[in-house]
Amino acid sequence: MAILNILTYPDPRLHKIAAPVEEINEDIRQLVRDMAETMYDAPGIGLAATQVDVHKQVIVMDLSEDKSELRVFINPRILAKCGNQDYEEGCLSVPGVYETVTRAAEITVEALDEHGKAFTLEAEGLLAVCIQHEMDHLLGKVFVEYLSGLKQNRIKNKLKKRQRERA
Ligand code: GNR
Ligand code: NI
Repeated sequence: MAILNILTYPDPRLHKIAAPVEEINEDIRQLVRDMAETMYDAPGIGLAATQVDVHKQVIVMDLSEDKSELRVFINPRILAKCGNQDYEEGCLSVPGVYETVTRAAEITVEALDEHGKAFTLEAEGLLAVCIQHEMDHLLGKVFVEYLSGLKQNRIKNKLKKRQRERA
């Protein structure tokens, strides 16, 4: 297993669009294991392959307290959405920034697991937020893009400054 490097906003690679996984094989299962280890190490509740510079439609997620509920979504598609909810989001690619985003309250998502088995999941609350946040990453979208241009510029400058200080 390996801990992968997480890209930090405003890295242009976070805006790449992920391709569907054609074949779910041992390489994909290795990627899933490495992404899960990276997510737990961070720690975070979700991670999209885009964030580790792999532009394939793979997401891992675990909302449990004790790493006991790993969920894997390969080639996810939203079949239905309804309602709205506001949630204060964070992102491992935008460290230290927490802002409220409005998303669908309930979603139905269809995806494949790491064995290639299709499943459908109805989600609400934080699970629904997290799935939408991760699916945005696969489309090259970071949650700060829902904020005003002014806020986006402030966040960009803050993160660039921090990266300069660390270099
Ligand atoms: O760890 C994470 N927490 C979180 C909190 C509120 C809304 C979304 C998230 S996802 C985030 C991990 C991450 O950046 N996934 O892409
Ligand atoms: Ni994120």
